[in-house]
Amino acid sequence: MSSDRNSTASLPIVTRSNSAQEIVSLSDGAGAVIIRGFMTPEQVARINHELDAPLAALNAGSKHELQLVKDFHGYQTKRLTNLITYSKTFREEILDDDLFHEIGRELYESECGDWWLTTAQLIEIGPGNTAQMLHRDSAQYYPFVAMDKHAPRAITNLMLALTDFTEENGATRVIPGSQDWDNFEDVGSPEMTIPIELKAGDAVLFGGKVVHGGGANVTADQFRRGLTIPLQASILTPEEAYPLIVPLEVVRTLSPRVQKIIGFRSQYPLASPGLWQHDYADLADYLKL
Ligand SMILES: O=C(O)CCC(=O)C(=O)O
Ligand SMILES: [Fe+2]
Repeated sequence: MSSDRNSTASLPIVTRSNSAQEIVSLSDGAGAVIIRGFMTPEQVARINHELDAPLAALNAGSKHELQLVKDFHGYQTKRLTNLITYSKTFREEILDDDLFHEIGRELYESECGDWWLTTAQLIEIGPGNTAQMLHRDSAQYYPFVAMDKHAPRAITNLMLALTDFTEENGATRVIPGSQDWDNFEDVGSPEMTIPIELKAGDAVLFGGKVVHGGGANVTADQFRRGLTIPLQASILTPEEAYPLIVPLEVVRTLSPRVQKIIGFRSQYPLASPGLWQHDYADLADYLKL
């Protein structure tokens, strides 16, 4: 269905053997970069297995009161949050992955210092779901949209495919180059998008300035399952309030760097003596981590 011009073929593709620096620079230049085989087939199988039951218990559609957000979330789409609590493989392997942390450092260290997780959620687009409205992820931090392409980095999405992503089953669509447009009130139109087709286990990294949206699922019976784990600058408030959600006994089993990106340790944005603290000391001391 997808022609060459209108397909993933125009996006750069790397593997885990590329450096974080190359990966980030390709993503910045093209708008998105595909990382083949980010997860092993075995990790994909384990994560799917760990998330099957909580996903089955969830209804499709959004619980949000705002119509705009209901439309954004999708009516035949399930969004399962709090993956850290639900999936041991996710919290111990994906969130503690060296390449993931190197990408985080490359994106944020020199420009803003620390980064943390926005959310970690599974997005399963079901048959019949229409295309998600086009948007930039930085739009939830409005001043960054108002600064257009000149804004510092706010948020960068890493999406991981838990099933194959095809144009027909709702692969994420992007407008390459939209990260460099002059006016960020402009989110383009569907004809300008290309689908990001992935194999299960692949990932795509795209910045918060790039226009994108989940694709329409026009299949009769395929469920497109992906994980979204955006990384954001620590000066910005994440979507999920992990310290109020993830049990402390689970957190104690995690590595210090994972504890930090989910807010159980203090954050040190560039030039700051520390944020998210207790009595001017690191939260880890208070929590005895
Ligand atoms: O599900 C997708 O492919 C994209 C979702 C997305 O862009 C979002 O929720 O911000
Ligand atoms: Fe998005």
